[in-house]
Amino acid sequence: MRQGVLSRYKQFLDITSNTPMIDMGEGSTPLVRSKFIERQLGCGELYFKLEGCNPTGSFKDRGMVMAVAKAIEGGSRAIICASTGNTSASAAAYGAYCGIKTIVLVPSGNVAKGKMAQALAYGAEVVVVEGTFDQSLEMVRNFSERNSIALVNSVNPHRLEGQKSAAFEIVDDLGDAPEYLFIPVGNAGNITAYWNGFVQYHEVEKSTIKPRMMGFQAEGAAPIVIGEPVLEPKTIASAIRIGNPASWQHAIKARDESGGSIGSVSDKEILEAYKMLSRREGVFGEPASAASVAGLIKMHSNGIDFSDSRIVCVITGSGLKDPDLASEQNDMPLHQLPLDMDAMNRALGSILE
Ligand code: AN7
Repeated sequence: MRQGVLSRYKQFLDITSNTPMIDMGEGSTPLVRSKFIERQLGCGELYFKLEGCNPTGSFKDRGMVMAVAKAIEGGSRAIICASTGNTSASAAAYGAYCGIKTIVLVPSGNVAKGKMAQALAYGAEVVVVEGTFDQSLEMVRNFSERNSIALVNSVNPHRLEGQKSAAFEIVDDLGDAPEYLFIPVGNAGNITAYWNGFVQYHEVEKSTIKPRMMGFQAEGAAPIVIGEPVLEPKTIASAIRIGNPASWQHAIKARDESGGSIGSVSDKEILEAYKMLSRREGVFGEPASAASVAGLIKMHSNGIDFSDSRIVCVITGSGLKDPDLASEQNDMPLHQLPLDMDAMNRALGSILE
């Protein structure tokens, strides 16, 4: 049986004899070699870390399993979060698995359909707030302090603890750290967690190098790039529509200590990468996830030479999360046919020539 994050990386996590070893099979996600973009850009080696293969379809499960275990260890009987969608789906799943009450706040109109469906399916209390993600996070921080209910957003340090396991897996799979890690940045928890993981593994000599951390925000939601909060963040990549990241300073530290950078990519660049990933690589990530690949393509066109480098792009969530956008962006023809072999031959015979 596949070991979940808590048992696989027990020795590197803050696990005590009282920590419940919750396990929904999270982590141990595939690291897949690129078939197309690697050659196209002339990268040494390019890999995709497929975090959409986690139980709820995003990387959030790695942190959620740890945060919920710690919440239960500390006596909490309820958890709460604000979310652009994936955190709420994950919290709702682990809440259901552990039999604890789960409350999720999501900004109105801005959450992808698949994620809302998950929160509802797992039976969470779903609160739609007329405001942004940043404002919803402010509200749950306040509410959780007053009501001794565990806050499971990435401001909870246990979330980042769990999420660093993805960095461990990359090193375990490659035998060393890559030269570059490309990753989308929203609330900036994940880039922080990865950096913590790479540093920790380097300290215990599991790797000889540490990667440059290359974070990418969406252009209309790029507070770290412009150096000030964005009050009304806008991007098609709803997961990273965040204007005032909670882990802002940690992300800057990760960037600077690693010799990396945090930049932005336009929605157009995100969508191009999104389609290239699914059509040329067979990797269906969500739009926010494609920001990592869009960032790589942008750095390459800015003249950075990756020919001697090993690169990992983190594909943070599954493309199935946002079915509306997938259909909208799909410009392949749909063939409508009667139940008739001749019609089928006429319609499809020519595409095989
Ligand atoms: C697919 O679910 O913030 O920089 O509330 O869902 O650690 O925030 C999601 C973020 C990247 C950004 N890719 O990670 C939420 C939420 C996907 C995401 C990010 C998110 P962070």
